[in-house]
Amino acid sequence: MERTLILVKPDGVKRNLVGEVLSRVENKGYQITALKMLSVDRSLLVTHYAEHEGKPFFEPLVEFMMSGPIVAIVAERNRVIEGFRKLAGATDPTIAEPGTIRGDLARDQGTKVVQNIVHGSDSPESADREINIFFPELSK
Ligand code: IDP
Ligand code: MG
Repeated sequence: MERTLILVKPDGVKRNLVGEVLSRVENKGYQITALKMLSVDRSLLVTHYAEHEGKPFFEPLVEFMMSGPIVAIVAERNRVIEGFRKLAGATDPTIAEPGTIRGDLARDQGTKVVQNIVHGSDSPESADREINIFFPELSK
């Protein structure tokens, strides 16, 4: 059974889009197997976003992700990693296709970091790593 980590980022929580994201995931047929709302600190984010350290949007990304609570979700089913990335749409919400979460619900506001509602793991290795960061209790 494949698993992915989904985050509803602070913009999504502030805009009351948690239910909308969960609906899209569930309506697609993926199974939500863990879910929590939490506030994250810098060290967790540096670990989670390690691949982006040093990029121009890294510090704004960390600040943005600490700007309010987020919702962390584990979803499961065959090919859920690829499938949720398709549901989320392109990173840049201006480019993201209508019909996707980012294409329908987000826009480029001209900020240093693009606020695009959701995160989704991009590979099985990332998913395992990220689920361990957000749900350490699941690996006990
Ligand atoms: P992803 O979330 O679609 O996987 P990543 O490249 O992993 O995109 O980037 C992580 C997050 O950093 C993005 O979701 C977005 O919030 C932000 N980001 C990525 N690239 C840029 C950029 O070029 N400008 C501003 N923000 C960016
Ligand atoms: Mg990514």
